[in-house]
Amino acid sequence: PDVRPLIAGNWKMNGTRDALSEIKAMADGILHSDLVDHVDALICPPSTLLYVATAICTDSPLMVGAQDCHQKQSGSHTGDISAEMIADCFGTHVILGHSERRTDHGESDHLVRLKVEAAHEAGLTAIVCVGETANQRDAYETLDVLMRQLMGSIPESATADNTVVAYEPLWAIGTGLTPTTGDIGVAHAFMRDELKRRLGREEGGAMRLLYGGSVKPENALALMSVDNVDGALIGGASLKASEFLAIYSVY
Ligand code: G2H
Repeated sequence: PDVRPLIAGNWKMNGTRDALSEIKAMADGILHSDLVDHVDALICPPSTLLYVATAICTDSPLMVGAQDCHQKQSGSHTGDISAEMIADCFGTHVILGHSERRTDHGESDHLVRLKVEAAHEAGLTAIVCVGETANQRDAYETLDVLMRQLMGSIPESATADNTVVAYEPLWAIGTGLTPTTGDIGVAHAFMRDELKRRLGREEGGAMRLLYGGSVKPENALALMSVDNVDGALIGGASLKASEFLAIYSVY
């Protein structure tokens, strides 16, 4: 592919200290992989493990990121963490606008956009998640939803370096279901065109577009072969180093 792929793991609210051995195994596996010069890898553990995870990965190209940040840099926001704090822990990326945040915490496109701007200000790469519900899919609203979410959550300052988009249909998350490769191709081509229109041919053309939702070693090759799919955002299958590395190895 002309865009360097990214394989990203999202541990969600899973993982205590005993899971650090999996991160160590991932770091070693990526370091010794033949693909290391061509494919990027990122793991996003819960923020309680962030600092120790980046320490484990110092000698490996495996990057470490967080799963959310506040839109402000500091202040009276009990329980939140800022983009600056993630950067301070040597995190390089932050997942923003995941549908579980949009659903569990009522995050709007506007709020996600403020968070993306905060991430950029702290020097982080934002992974912005978009995707339709089953009802929206059944009503043929998928592309309208993607357009609205892309326009609402991605600031005009976004570049191919500081922003990644992840297409995660809500009905495919943790369900074992995935869209057909044809449907993913249509969604990704649409996002590519919208991003080029909005950010310019160069930035929009080079921005990485990940697919997320029930990616596993068994379906990864087919999913990653779709045009304009530049990698994966992996939930459940990223908890085990063996599965994460198997997906990374399909390139
Ligand atoms: C989608 C994905 C990771 P899973 O949320 O972001 O999770 O691979 O478990 O469907």
